[in-house]
Amino acid sequence: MEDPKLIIVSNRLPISVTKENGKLHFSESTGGLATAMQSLPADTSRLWIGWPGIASDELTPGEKRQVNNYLAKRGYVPVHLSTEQIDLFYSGYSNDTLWPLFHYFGEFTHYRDDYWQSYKQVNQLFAKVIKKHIDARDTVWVQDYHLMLLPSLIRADTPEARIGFFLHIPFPSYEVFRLLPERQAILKGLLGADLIGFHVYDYARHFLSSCTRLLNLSHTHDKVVYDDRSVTVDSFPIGVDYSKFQSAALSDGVKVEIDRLREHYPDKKLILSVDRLDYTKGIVHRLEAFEQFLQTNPKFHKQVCLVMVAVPSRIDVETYQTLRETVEKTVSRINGEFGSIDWTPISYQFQGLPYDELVALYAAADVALVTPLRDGMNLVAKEYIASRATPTGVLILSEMTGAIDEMPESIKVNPSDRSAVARAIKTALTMPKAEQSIRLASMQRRIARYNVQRWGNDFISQLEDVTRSNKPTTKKQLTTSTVDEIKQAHARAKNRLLLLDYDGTLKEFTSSLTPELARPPRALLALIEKLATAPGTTLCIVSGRDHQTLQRWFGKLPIILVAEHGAYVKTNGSWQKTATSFDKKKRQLRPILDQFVDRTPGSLVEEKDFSLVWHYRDVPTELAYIRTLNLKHDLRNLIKGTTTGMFDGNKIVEIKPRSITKGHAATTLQDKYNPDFILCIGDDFTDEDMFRGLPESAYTIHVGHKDETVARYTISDVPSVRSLLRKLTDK
Ligand code: ADQ
Repeated sequence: MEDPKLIIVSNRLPISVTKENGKLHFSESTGGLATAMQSLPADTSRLWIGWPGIASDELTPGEKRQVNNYLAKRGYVPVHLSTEQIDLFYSGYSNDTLWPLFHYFGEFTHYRDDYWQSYKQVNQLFAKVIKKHIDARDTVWVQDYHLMLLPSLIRADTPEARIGFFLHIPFPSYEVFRLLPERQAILKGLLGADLIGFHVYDYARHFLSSCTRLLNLSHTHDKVVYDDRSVTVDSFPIGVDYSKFQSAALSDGVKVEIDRLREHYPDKKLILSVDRLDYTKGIVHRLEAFEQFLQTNPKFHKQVCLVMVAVPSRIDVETYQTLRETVEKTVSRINGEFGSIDWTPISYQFQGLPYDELVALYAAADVALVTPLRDGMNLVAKEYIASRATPTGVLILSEMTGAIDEMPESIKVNPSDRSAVARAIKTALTMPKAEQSIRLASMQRRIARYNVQRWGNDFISQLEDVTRSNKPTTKKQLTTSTVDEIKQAHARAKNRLLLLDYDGTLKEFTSSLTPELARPPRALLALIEKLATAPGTTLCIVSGRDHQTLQRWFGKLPIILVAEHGAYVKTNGSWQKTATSFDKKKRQLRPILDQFVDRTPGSLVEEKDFSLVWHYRDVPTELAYIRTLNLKHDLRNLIKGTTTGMFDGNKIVEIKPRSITKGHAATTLQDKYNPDFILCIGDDFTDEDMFRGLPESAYTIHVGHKDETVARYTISDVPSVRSLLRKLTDK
């Protein structure tokens, strides 16, 4: 058997194939991701899967083979994309839909079905290539917004694989994300992963909130359960190769470049602006802020120069062509307005720079002006800090970047506030050297520690941890052999007791506003009847619902009904009340609950003879959280020291006499029937009371995957419960 390997999947391979005059050229890039990968422990073999940067229809079959061979020797596997796919999947859905929307640029977001179809198709194509290379014990790390459907596609092919996903751009708030027509498919695609990483926790929070609002999944601060699996969500702020930038800044080649720059801009303070030419980077806003700085600070004229370098990017997308024109017009306007024969305020280049030249600019610039309107992280800010070989240099940083969390010593600005950015430029240019040095040193310490190598290692080791700690959730999961054991024990028994919860166990939860939708379907009633009429069987539905409802739904069946957690019991055809009146307490508490309902759309109060229930299944999670806290606070004083208790359930708060529990009901039935086989299934905290009260030999089963259940076994969901019960009726 092969050793487990690590498979990296990204839209682009860290290698570019081009064709000039009919000849193929290969150039490797050492971007952040490639550096991070090189620094991972060398004990696992690697494979990198992605697009090699050239359209497959531009290659002859012979050239394709040549590309494949060249890549294979270096551990790369190509996913070949056609010109049409590059157009619709890459320039289209990825960069004309997801990119603008996730950066809050609704006006640039285009929704087109052909984009989406191509995105699905290309994600499937990636999955197909991965399937050829993956082994069940491998770890797969999928990168970025181009491949958000991939985690689930890989999971479907290889359920045991360890799958991580990292998003390099922001995950927008629910209010924005929900505009995407394919929002649910995208979430479900991502949820195939075991670990989903974002740059900062805010993006993780937005993702979790979308899972709740759009898929109705509940979550803790870092976990969401989907399809029976626990998916961990966390933040991993990507870093830079700190020591590479530091040593480059001190190298001879870069020193020569720095001298050249100093000669070119003698006695000038240099303000540096470096980005891909992208509307998210706020380049026009930045230019206008610089203009305002020049207007309000004439004494700095001829003293400063803004060196602006913009790397060409996505030149096939129209919005980018328009942006280039706007930037160039704005630069000319400002230079025309303020410049003179001996001074050009803005030096502008539309090109990518070789590494040494870029580092020289970082090292020579007195100020870095990094003001994106929105940026997942922003590496330029970190690279500037990493390239400072002298203890000076000031960073002005937009608060809309992920990087701001790690760089609080920068001058923080709102990039849309031109006056504030103009003021920040002045503050930066006049900052005393001692203060510059303190701020810089502090940022350098942080950026040096959490570098890109740490980022990669951290993600992979956390992926290992979560997949390891995920296992216990399935420790109690019913296996085929346990199901067989239950079936045999059931068949052998002479006197069986079946205790079954209803909502969330025999029937899925439905909207709390229409409880009648939870009515049992005919097939379920038939199944219950078949089980109950097997000789030597006592079947009991133990529910929190009121007795009238249970009577309406199950009244005709030859079974025992326990309503309101045991306040009512129906045996031998007649209902009995087991508790004393709760009316007085209800009269006192009901108005409080009603007030909460008035202020909390989507919630409702259910009144039963022996309890009041506040349901909040349809209330947005954050609001539900606040209201539940407040409600419990208001009620606590009124029930303190009384026999009334308050209990948290599945999206409910229930107030009822403490003495009435399903556990009490279950033990009473057990004493009465003295069975030789007990099967008890439930999903809720109230069912834990039953599990606790039953003997060890009972088959207690919790529905869902809760680590802390006292039940002996867990089962995934309602359909699985029904399938188990059906098996018991098989001969
Ligand atoms: P980008 O949007 O590309 O990355 P950024 O993080 O700033 O943004 O990275 C740009 C990279 O390009 C830097 O490494 C920089 O050195 C390089 N670069 C910029 N201008 C250059 C020039 N003129 N010449 C040469 N190189 C130049 C996306 C997300 C970011 C996230 C990164 C990494 O949009 O938010 O930080 O991925 O996750």
